[in-house]
Amino acid sequence: MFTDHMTLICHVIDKMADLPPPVQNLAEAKVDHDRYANIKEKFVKKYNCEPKFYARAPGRVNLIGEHIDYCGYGVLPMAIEQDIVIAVCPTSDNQLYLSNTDDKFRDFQCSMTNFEINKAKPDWHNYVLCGVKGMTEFISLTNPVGMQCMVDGCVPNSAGLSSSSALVCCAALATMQANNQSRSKKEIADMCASCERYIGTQGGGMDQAISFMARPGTAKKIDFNPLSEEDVILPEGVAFVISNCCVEKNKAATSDFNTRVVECRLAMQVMAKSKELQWQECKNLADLQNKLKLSLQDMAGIVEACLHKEEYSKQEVCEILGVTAEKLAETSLSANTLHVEKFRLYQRAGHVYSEARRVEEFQRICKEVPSDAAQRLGTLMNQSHESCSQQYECSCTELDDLVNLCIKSGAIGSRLTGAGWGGCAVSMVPSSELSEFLRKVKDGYYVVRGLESRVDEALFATQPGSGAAVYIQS
Ligand code: ADP
Ligand code: NG1
Repeated sequence: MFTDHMTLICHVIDKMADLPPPVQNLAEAKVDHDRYANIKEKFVKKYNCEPKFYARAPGRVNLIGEHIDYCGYGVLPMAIEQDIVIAVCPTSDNQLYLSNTDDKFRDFQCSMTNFEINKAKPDWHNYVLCGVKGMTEFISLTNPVGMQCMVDGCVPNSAGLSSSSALVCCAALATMQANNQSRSKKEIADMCASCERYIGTQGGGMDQAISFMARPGTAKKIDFNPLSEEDVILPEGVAFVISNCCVEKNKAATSDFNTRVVECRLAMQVMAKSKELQWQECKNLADLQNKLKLSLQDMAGIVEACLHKEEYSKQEVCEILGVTAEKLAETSLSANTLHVEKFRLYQRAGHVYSEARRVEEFQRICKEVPSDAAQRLGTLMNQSHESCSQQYECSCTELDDLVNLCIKSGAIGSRLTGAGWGGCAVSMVPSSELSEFLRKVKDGYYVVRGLESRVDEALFATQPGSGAAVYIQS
């Protein structure tokens, strides 16, 4: 009886990603009503009418599995409470009107169907345009309604907590709702992962997947190709703390992120070629593993055997693959990495295969809950940071210092989260030592560096939050 009941619950939960995001009356929603009243007030002041609904999409913290989603490997994030909200009133004039509660984001207006997304200068409205364009194409709208929008966000920007994806997802959801359409969370998440690439970065699908498929109280293991999700219940007695090193890194404005994507692609192509596979037909490092029918551990051996530790020049890669530089640009590079001349293939592929193993191990420990579960998860987080910092080179001095301080201050495990090169660390801390930990990190990082005024938004414990939703103004 009990088992039947559990099976039924699991089945219902399983199917939740196949449902559309929830649509609820704002008055009945468990939200900060003062915040929504404030957004509404600003909306009315700006547009002289009331919003009809609000779309919201959360940011996320990735517990483990960094820079592997775009290589086809599963990741383990949870949604955070911080989110983007867009108050919307549909209009009949086919225009998109954007305003933001934060004055630093300037007003913008364009046609709903005829606009350019500026990759060279990714101002905030370009992320909204990614979501609008993605959804308009996805639901084949030839004549989408116009929208007056007031955007309000509290996800720290360019800090590895996915503010950009929350904005893209929220804009896509707003476009769907304004046009009275409905699609499943899974479909929208998949589509948003693709349309965020209009901004130029070639990311994976982690951020958009968790933004739509999150459930309060549980982290998720997200897998790709096809997109799927599974609850991961975190051990009791630990808290997860986010700390921002306060170095900002905008992914779209530099080529570092895409350079890593390209290095992983080149590593895959060089290994595929040396294993006599059709390298142009391999999609990513996970696809290569599938084609070779080997374990992740075996793939570490393939990296050792096929790649050298020294940097590869572009010319060397061209010689190995038997292509011209022009052809390589077509098969392997992105528009903003055409200038890159040196690639570290051994280090990047080594990170990806070891990180993918750590994600599997993390999930297994959460399922089996051995007596030393927290210690083992902490060790995996520390190893992940070491690999991100040393092999993948996506940390920075401030972030490394912060991670080390978190460990010294009582964290069982600590690592950078998100894209890196700045931004946040996530630490696992015994719940009983949480306040002492927060005090030590505040004093040891923020006070010492003159960042005390930022502590409230930069250092906080977090719980797995809920996914994207629409609230109707009653
Ligand atoms: P992240 O790691 O947070 O996703 P990115 O550098 O990829 O960082 O994207 C950050 C960009 O997203 C910001 O520079 C801004 O253009 C946009 N953005 C994030 N939050 C907001 C917001 N509340 N309002 C407007 N734009 C936002
Ligand atoms: P953030 O932290 O939001 O910049 C980026 C990618 C993810 C993933 C992580 C690294 C986008 C939209 N997001 O996240 O897909 O690759 O880096 O694990 O590109």
